[in-house]
Amino acid sequence: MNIQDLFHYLETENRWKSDFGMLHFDSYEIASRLHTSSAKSEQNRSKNRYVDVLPYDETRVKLKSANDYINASHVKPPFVDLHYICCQGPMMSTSMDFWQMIWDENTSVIIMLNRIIENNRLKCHPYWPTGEVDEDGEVDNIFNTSAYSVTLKSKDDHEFYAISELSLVKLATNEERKINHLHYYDWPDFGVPETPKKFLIFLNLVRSYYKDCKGAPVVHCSAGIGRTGTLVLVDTILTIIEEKRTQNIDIYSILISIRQHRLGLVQTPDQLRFCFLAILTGMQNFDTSDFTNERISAEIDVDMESSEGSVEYMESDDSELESEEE
Ligand code: PTR
Ligand code: PTR
Repeated sequence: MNIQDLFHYLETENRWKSDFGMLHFDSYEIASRLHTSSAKSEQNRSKNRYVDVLPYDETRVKLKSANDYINASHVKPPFVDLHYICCQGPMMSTSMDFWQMIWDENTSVIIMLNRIIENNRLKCHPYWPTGEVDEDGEVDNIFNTSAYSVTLKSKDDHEFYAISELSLVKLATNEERKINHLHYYDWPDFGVPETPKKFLIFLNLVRSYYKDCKGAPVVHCSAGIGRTGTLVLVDTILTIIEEKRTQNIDIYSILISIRQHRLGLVQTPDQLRFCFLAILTGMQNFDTSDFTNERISAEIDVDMESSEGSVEYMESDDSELESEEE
């Protein structure tokens, strides 16, 4: 079934909730064979914003420091040459680790999908110079940690997102790097963006920024799974469609496969539905005349023999492969 037909089927049969539940079950079963011992260790426990959102040992980002832990995961979708670092919104106590990760990983684009305060609760530490004016009339244009200094160079405010150019200086060596901070601030947690169009405007912007970068873009929201997973899934599927010239794609298998890199990517049935809407809207710009009917579906094989418990992907184009559930 192509994406359009599947969307139509899910919509008319009202299957979003049940399919989402099935996906959760399937991902959970495979993920239960992965490990989170570093995230749960005595010294690292307090570095997690949410006790139930922990990076797997197998895919976690390791800092180049004595304690290498940060709540961040390498997410590398199958079939395409994409690599994201997905992480929780930095906490006050982990902001320096965050900037160290940006440095270590040679990241030059940060994609932020949450607001600092949501529902009157702090969802992320203001870990970068926001350019906001405080009660004393001072502009927040510098953020310092003991190892890095971050300065706001410019900020462009748009209707639902802002782009800030930051200068990141490593104090030990005085080396400087340019970082672009792309902030989508109109997306409530556990919710969806107002329209697929708005989201795609932002996604295209994100792509234009990360396409020539050496380091992986860092994507975060508050927990780094719901909104982050939605952006990663839509970007991945649109890239697969574009490169493989087919829309016969098993989206669920791709989602399950990236959930082995970071748990819980895409958090609600409505976010899953929004992924389909955004993918279908994004596809309207493609010339489909040379599309084939090749089936793209990921099979997951968790290699339990290796001590690292690494996760391997087998790329399959089995045209018969369809979820057998119900
Ligand atoms: N324990 C939290 C909860 O379920 O509320 C974890 C959590 C928080 C999960 C926010 C997802 C969240 O959304 P996002 O990943 O989009 O910030
Ligand atoms: N608060 C989240 C929830 O319960 O949905 C945390 C969580 C998310 C826990 C996902 C487990 C998850 O597993 P999966 O990757 O299978 O969705």
